[in-house]
This record gives sequence, structure tokens and C-alpha cells, in this order.
Amino acid sequence: MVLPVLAWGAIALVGAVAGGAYTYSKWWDGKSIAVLGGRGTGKTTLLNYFATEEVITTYEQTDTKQRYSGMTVKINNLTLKIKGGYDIGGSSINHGTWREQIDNSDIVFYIVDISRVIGQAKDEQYINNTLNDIEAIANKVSNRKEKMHIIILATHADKCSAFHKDKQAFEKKVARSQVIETAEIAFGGTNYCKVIIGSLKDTTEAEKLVKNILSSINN
Ligand SMILES: Nc1nc2c(ncn2[C@@H]2O[C@H](COP(=O)(O)OP(=O)(O)O)[C@@H](O)[C@H]2O)c(=O)[nH]1
Ligand SMILES: [Mg+2]
Repeated sequence: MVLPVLAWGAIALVGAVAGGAYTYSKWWDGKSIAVLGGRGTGKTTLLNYFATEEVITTYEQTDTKQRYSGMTVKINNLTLKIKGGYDIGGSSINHGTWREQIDNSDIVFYIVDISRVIGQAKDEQYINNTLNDIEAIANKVSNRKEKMHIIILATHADKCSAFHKDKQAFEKKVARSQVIETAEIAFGGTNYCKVIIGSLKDTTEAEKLVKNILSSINN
């Protein structure tokens, strides 16, 4: 399989991919991950991708709070533990249930629908909710002894025309958005807060996204 060139995919991409060679830092092995995000951002899609290695777009969406169980996934030679939790949006009434997930994890993946942050589908209500989520997560991670890595998955980029036109300009625009600037400050700077831009639109895009995630930390 030919791996795509992924250097554009991440603002803080370390260890860029060239050709087909791809190594993941051992740092990831055995790490526990909490997947968080507002409603409709792609939590279920990402969890299903981890479970099946495929993007499923046909499942039924529910508005109810659904508990999902944790799972251990193998990606090449890495074992990752996805923490169980509630597949719910990030409205403030739900922030309490995030604590358990965060407390039991080494890393948080926070999914942001970037098409609702910049571009034509910009949605002020969504931006406010996202800023509230960031504050809530920052409060929960601030009392941990060890600093925690937060990975912002800026997905739905495929829906932004700017992303298709000029990826570098799009990256800059994302980096300068209030949501991303706030997150980078709240989560302790770019060493601890990585931003990965991409999409969960289909399996190929999900594969790229996960590879960019894994190359974003090379401790
Ligand atoms: N085009 C596009 N659709 C996406 C992306 N990520 C998720 N979706 C779709 O967005 C919808 C909501 O995703 P879902 O995983 O149910 O969000 P959740 O509420 O966070 O669990 C689904 O129809 C997904 O197929 C993306 O990056 N691009
Ligand atoms: Mg869901």
C-alpha cells in the first residue's frame, strides 16, 4: 500500500512521513486514551474506526447518552487502550461524566468539527460550546501530577473549500482560530497540545488521521 504524504496534515507534526517508511514512537505503547468531543463531531465514527478499521457512515445516530465499553486496539506494533465512557456531546451538563474518562487516561483526544469553527458553516453556538469544553477539560487535567497530552482532532476539514484549495493557508487559519489558540494556552502550550487536521469522512481519511496522530508525539 502506498502511504500518502502527510506533512500538511498536522500543525505540530513531528517525524513527518516520507515515502512508505513509518515508525511510531514506543511512547504510545499501552497508553490509555479518552475520546471526547461535542455532539456530531465524530466520536462514534472514530470509536467504530478503532474497533473495525473502517469508517461506517450508516449507523443510526441517537440523542441519548450511550455508554460504550473500553477496547484495546492494535495498530502495527502498538497497543492502545481506548477508555470506556459516555458517547455524549460536550454540553456542560455532560462535563461531569468526562472526569472519570480523563482521570483514567494518559491522553485526551478532543474532536473539533473544524468546518463549524472556520469557513462557511461557522457556528457561533458551536464555537462557544467548544470553548466551554476546553475550559472544562483544562480544569480536570490541571490537578494531575503529570502533565497530560491533549490531541485536538480538527476533523470535517473535507467540508471546507479552503482545505482543498490551499492546505498550508488552511492550517494557518486553523492555528489562528480562537478555539485552537485558546486550547493551546489552556493545555500548556504546543508541547502538550497537538492539533491534527483531517477528516473521518471515509476509511482512507481515518487511516491518514490516525497516522498523523501517532507521529505527533515522539517522546
Ligand atoms: N464529511 C465528514 N463527515 C464526518 C467527519 N467525521 C464525522 N463525520 C460524520 O458526522 C456525523 C456525526 O458523527 P458521529 O461520529 O455520529 O458524531 P458523535 O456525535 O460525536 O458521535 C456522521 O454522519 C459521520 O459520518 C468528517 O471528518 N468529515
Ligand atoms: Mg455518537
